[in-house]
Amino acid sequence: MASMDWRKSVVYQIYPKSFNDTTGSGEGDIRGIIEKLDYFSKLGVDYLWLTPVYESPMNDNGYDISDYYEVNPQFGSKEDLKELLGKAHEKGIRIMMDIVINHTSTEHQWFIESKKSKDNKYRDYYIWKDGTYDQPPTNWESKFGGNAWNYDKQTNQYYLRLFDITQADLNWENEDLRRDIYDMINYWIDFGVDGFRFDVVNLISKGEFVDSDGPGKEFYTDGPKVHEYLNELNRNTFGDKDIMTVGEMSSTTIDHCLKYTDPERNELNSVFNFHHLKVDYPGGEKWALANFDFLELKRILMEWQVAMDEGGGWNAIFWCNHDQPRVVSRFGNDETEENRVLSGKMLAIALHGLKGTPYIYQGEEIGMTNPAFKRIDQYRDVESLNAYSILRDKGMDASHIMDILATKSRDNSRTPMQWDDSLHAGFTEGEPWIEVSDRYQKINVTHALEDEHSIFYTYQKLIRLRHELDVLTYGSVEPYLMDDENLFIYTRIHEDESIMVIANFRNKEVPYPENISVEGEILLSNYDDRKDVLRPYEALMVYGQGE
Ligand code: TEU
Repeated sequence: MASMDWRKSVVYQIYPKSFNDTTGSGEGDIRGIIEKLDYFSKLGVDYLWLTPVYESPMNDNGYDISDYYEVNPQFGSKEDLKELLGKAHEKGIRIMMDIVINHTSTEHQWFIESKKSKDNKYRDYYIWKDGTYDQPPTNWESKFGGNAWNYDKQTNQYYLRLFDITQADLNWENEDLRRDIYDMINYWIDFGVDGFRFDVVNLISKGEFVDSDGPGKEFYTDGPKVHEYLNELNRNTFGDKDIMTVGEMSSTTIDHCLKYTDPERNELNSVFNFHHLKVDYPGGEKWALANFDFLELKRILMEWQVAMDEGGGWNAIFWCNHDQPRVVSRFGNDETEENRVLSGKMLAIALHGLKGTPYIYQGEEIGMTNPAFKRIDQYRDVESLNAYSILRDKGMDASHIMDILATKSRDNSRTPMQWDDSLHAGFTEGEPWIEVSDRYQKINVTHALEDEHSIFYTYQKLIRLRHELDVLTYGSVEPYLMDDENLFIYTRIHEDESIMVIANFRNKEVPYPENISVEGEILLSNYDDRKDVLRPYEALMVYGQGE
């Protein structure tokens, strides 16, 4: 495939289990992705990122890998994956795999061995510590609730698991483990993949194992040897190859992200951070309800934009993924069709003018909404189910918990992709593993493609603009009116080109700010004409050339 500057690319994230089922199993598969390749060509994306499709007991939908070298039969076979690579490449689309190297499933052969005895060859592939029966080694908390250590009676020790009980953290101190990881990554490079998304990769280096005043994050987030390990990973695997990499960085800092993505340091190309997606966590608490803090959203986004731009780092830019609620329900307005479409386009324009690699999560491009589940048996996600029982144990009212889940659960983004208005939205001919949103008859790909004013075509245009205009890729970033309660405004400047983005985040008319002049060619907007005020959710991308 012709090479291009990876910085100009746009990535589409696929959650295979919910994308397209070709077998009637009720779960999506790789052939279902192959079937939709023309759809991606039409949208214009450069890379497809597949969340994990390896062998896994699927307690965390594939983020619990039991064999890195095999494809989970539920998704198909390695031949299917080869075919996907071949056919995608013919269309100029590249494939990015998701690699989980902070932990494996406890069903992974390494863990099965490790658990057997203290002197097993694989013992040190994981993190085992002493404790007493009712006193774990430290008070750290799992991200999915409860203490982060699990007692194993066979050897009378605890293993660390920062996520589910069945996701044991790997011990990166161990050189043999690191070598095995690099071999595995090289296997997938030889297989022909074009990129990697590294799951929670800033957690791989653990520091001291002592009690914390909080959940323990400070002892393993951006830990002491993380840069050393990533540099070693880079040198031993993708460093000298045409492979795009992005690290998922949990609770990270700008300083670390500048290092992770500094081309001179040979670690990774780009990073995801999540600070801008915590602006509806009152007091930092995810499982609570609050309107999102718009000023804080702008402040965080722009702080990262400017610092990464000035420091030579590279952000992944995104509103949605498989762990986040749907953005149109979250920062937009999904109450009426009109507002859903207006705010869906506004959010797209506001994000895709920023500097970094834009990511689109399946269904975002047609404005899919949170499904508004009403009952706990509609949920599937381990984190959500754990949260439900923990909050119940704390005495919270069940109906209040259901309201929180309907806003915050990861399942909000995991409902099946809505292809058409037939039964189960055209996702499966069987029974879907998780219910389809009941708005699928209006919100689906077929309708979106038929309607030239749909959100889909705003995304298509934004992707085309990113390919065509260097200023969108390389331009510096300057924010405006950071204290304005309604508008999100910034410019991008590169050589003699400029872009200005103005987005009204509110469901009301807002005057144009006096000291900002909107001169130039309107590249894109979500209204057909201009008025002397910004209408509800109005957004514009304006292009200027020369002085
Ligand atoms: O997520 C890492 C992570 O910390 C989250 O986004 C997490 O889901 C959230 O904080 C919980 O509130 C990655 C994957 O994207 C996620 O799906 C996995 O469950 C997790 O790692 C473990 O592999």
